[in-house]
Amino acid sequence: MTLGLFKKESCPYCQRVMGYLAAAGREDVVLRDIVHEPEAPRTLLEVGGKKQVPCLFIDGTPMYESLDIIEWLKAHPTA
Ligand SMILES: N[C@@H](CCC(=O)N[C@@H](CS)C(=O)NCC(=O)O)C(=O)O
Repeated sequence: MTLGLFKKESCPYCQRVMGYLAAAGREDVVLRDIVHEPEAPRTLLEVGGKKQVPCLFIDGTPMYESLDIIEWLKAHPTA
């Protein structure tokens, strides 16, 4: 399974998800920074239809909302 988290440092909702990733010790989520990676916001808009972050791409399918993302990650622990 491929997991990619679109985020930006200044977003408190992104920090919430990243705090969970750190606390859970998850290293299977690739971070995509929409400020520092020029193609990241384009991909987010093209695939997800909006630029809202955080957004977790789960095998290419976008999931928005920080609390939903955390719940999904909890339900799908690292193998
Ligand atoms: N309820 C959302 C709020 C996310 C949110 O408001 N993100 C802001 C950045 S802090 C954003 O991406 N705003 C731009 C947009 O929605 O296009 C969550 O918990 O993830």
